[in-house]
Amino acid sequence: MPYDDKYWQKEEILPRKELEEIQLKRFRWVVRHAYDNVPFYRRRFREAGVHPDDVRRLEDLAKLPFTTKEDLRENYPFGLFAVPKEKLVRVHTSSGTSGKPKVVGYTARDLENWVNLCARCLYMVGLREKDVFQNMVSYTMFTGGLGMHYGAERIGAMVVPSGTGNTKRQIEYMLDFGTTAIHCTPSYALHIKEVAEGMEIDPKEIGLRIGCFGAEPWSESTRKKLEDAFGLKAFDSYGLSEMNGPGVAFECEEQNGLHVWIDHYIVEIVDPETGEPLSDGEKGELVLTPLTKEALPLIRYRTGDITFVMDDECSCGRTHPKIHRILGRADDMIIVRGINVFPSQIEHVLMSIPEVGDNYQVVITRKGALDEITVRVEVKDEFFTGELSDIERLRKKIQDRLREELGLRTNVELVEKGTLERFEGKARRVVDMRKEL
Ligand code: DLL
Repeated sequence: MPYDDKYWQKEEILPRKELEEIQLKRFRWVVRHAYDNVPFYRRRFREAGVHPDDVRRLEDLAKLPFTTKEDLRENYPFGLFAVPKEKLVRVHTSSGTSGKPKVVGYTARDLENWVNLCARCLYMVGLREKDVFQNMVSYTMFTGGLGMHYGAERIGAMVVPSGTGNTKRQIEYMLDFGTTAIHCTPSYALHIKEVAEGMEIDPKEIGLRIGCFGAEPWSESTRKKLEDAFGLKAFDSYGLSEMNGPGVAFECEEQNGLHVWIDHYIVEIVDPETGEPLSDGEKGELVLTPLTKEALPLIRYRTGDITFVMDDECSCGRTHPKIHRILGRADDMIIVRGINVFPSQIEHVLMSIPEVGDNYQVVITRKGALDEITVRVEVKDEFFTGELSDIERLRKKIQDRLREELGLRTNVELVEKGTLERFEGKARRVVDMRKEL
């Protein structure tokens, strides 16, 4: 049952002071829980010279050691779990780029918390009982499928668990079932738009109101593109398997920053190089400490995601702080000739140029000692005249805009629509040939 017609749970609007009291109580619990039940944490705490009794205030967080993705991988599969296996009711995984996946687990109470966090997010963007929610992400080990599925069901919406793939059928379902809200990666949403257009269906005719897009970085110009094409409101959804999955942070009606649910997660931003805590407004790596997870309590978990904490007050009335949309992952940042570039910056430029289609690829190579960055861009059919001078003019325009934004010369290669790979889940748009040398 919702708290009222605007908020799913009353915790969303508690005064900050009360939220901090809840945080402190839960923080002390989780530190003790990790220490008592996970030998890894006992060892780590001893090495750092700290003990759960030293944790009295929220500021004491900074005394505690970080947990990293490598720690999870090294303890594959269940080495960091704090409950016996029989208490687990589900596992999911998150596959990184290489090596063993990270395994995450849930007790029944963990699932209950997670369902409510997902419901909070969906309710916040206006999902209600009357809606039809088409969930177009993978339902297997990926947390996006089941996570949002149960959140939407809890609200009472009708869920269409269509998963990924078979895009034409997805569009038919939308039309036949009267889908009003969709959930998928932003890159898949762009693909759906393209397929609908190919079927001579104007995406606006589908009648979508709400788009929840996440699981990968995207940009303001992609938001605009999706909103204009589908006639919906597009919201950014952030989460990671290690923190349950989706439902960690989500945009509200303001569409300006994502509220992080601080009664369940403590937020820190640190310098990715030194690990030193940074202040609000300073860009750095997001570090999260889940406060209610029984199965897998992770202390000061380094997400690898780059963002910053935004201004406090929000017109939606929620008292939870906001983070800026994720700028990129620390390990996705491309360093070319000493300049740092996030793929989402490139996307932002490309998606704001009307002649550019929905797909692009960034290829990085090394010639001698010099890095080269080549951006391959699909051009919309109507602009692909075949006239060499037109093509050259457009190529130059894209190159100039990229140079303005990135401060870097790039090679721009224009290709016909349909040339580049499409993605149903997370897109892989950067090909770094330097790593393959
Ligand atoms: O991607 C959980 C999720 C599912 C989030 C559905 C949103 C929607 P993982 O597979 O573990 O979990 O990947 C987590 O994806 O650390 C970020 O690098 C990236 N990521 C997730 N959401 C966003 C977003 C799910 N909104 C990793 N913007 C995270 C940018 C995102 N990056």
